[in-house]
Amino acid sequence: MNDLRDYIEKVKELGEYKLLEGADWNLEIGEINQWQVTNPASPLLVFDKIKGYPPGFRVVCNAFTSQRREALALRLPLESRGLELVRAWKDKVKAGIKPVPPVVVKTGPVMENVQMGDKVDLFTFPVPKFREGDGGRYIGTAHAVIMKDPDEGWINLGTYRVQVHDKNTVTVYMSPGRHGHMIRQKYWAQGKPCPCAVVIGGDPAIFAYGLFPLAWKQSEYDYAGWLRGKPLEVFEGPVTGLPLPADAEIVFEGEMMPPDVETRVEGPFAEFTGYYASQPRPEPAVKVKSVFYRNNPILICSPPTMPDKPHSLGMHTRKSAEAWNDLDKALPGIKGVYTIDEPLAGKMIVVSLKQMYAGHARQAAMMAASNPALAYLTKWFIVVDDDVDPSNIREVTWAMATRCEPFEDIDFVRNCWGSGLDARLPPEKVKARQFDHSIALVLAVKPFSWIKDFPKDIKLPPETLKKIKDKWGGQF
Ligand SMILES: Cc1cc2nc3c(=O)[nH]c(=O)nc-3n(C[C@H](O)[C@H](O)[C@H](O)COP(=O)(O)O)c2cc1C
Ligand SMILES: [Mn+2]
Repeated sequence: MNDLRDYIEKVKELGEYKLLEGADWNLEIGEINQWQVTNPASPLLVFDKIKGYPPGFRVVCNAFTSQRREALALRLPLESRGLELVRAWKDKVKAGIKPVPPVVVKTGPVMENVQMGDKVDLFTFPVPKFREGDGGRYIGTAHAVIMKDPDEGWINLGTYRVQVHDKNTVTVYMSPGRHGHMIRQKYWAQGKPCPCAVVIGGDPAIFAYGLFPLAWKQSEYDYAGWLRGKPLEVFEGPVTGLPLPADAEIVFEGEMMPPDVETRVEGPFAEFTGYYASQPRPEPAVKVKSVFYRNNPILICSPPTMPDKPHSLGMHTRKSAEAWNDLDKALPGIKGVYTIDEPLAGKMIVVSLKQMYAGHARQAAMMAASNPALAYLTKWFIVVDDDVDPSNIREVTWAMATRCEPFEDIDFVRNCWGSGLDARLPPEKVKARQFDHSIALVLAVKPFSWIKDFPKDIKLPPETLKKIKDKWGGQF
């Protein structure tokens, strides 16, 4: 698999592909997507013959929403589900990541069409306005923003939403703490605009690492190269000198102005929390100077929805897996780490463990709560016993309802790492831009001091269940 087109071809072979013709970029694509997310078997959606656009100028949504498509993009066994999918990524990462840097090439398919200077027009593409309340059209929702650290020289890729304001002006929304947010300040401190580029399409590995938090100075390009098993091919952007993926669908580059030079009001935007929470505010304008795109370009999108399913490419599977590896290094008895995927993916974390000593469960809760992969805007950290499948929300809530004595078993920690997207952030914190919140550590485990006397549950042992199913299953 080299690029997005190969990926879509494979999805088609799996029978998880749907072509829809004649939709409107203005709301209809976004509304169809929101509706389809509530369908558990929702396929990858390809929109063609979009109103007002030439045939072939396509939009793709829902690209990675099924666990099978997620596994395909992440090069994991296609039949893994739930905690097994988490375990598959955990093992892959544990076996060792060897970063593979990109190689520079002279040309590639993305250079089939070029717009420079005055010719730049981002409305060449059927950029959707997804939802009624959105402040405009968003070209970047399943992409990566490419930047270079001016002092240290490494390349960062981050998925930060990109709104189009006019044919050659966009804004990029970055939360405080993001690498791009820190890199751009370095240019502005020297009184310079910040060079940046946006990549859409190419190998899904690019998006997979654009959205995944790595350590400072680690280039997402090199991790994407590891994931795909060969280096990405990049060419040097004529305007910025940044390395740009040669087999992307669309790439554009330009300069992000210092905020005292030029801004545009960004948002509102239907966000992954299920609300319009980040207030519209001025963001630095990016002046786009060059655009490259393939013939019949595919604008891949991943707008947030309710429930928050298609928003990412395996982000929660991978965060769970990597946090699980971290917990394993520190503590015995960890049986699984899972981020509840619906309705709000990644914001309720469950750790399953075999309790071995007094305090063990609380220790696991505290470690999960401070793990860098899990901490951002997460308010609930729940620990369950090893007989509870952390990827099964019914079993988790059963444990909360039956093993947790709230007054004794829930602790609170204040002022943890949050976000401007937090719907519950009180007005005074919004005003002060103090993006933090409290968290709850919930022990939904049998009390360790009398664990042996805890009432026995009535689940059927798996062997018994199998025996009964084998004998009687045909009757149903
Ligand atoms: C679809 C999608 C959209 C995202 N949009 C934003 C965004 O608009 N702003 C932001 O700060 N983070 C956003 N994120 C999260 C970042 O992509 C993520 O934290 C990433 O690790 C940032 O890269 P960095 O660590 O190099 O800064 C988004 C994630 C996904 C999956
Ligand atoms: Mn980074």
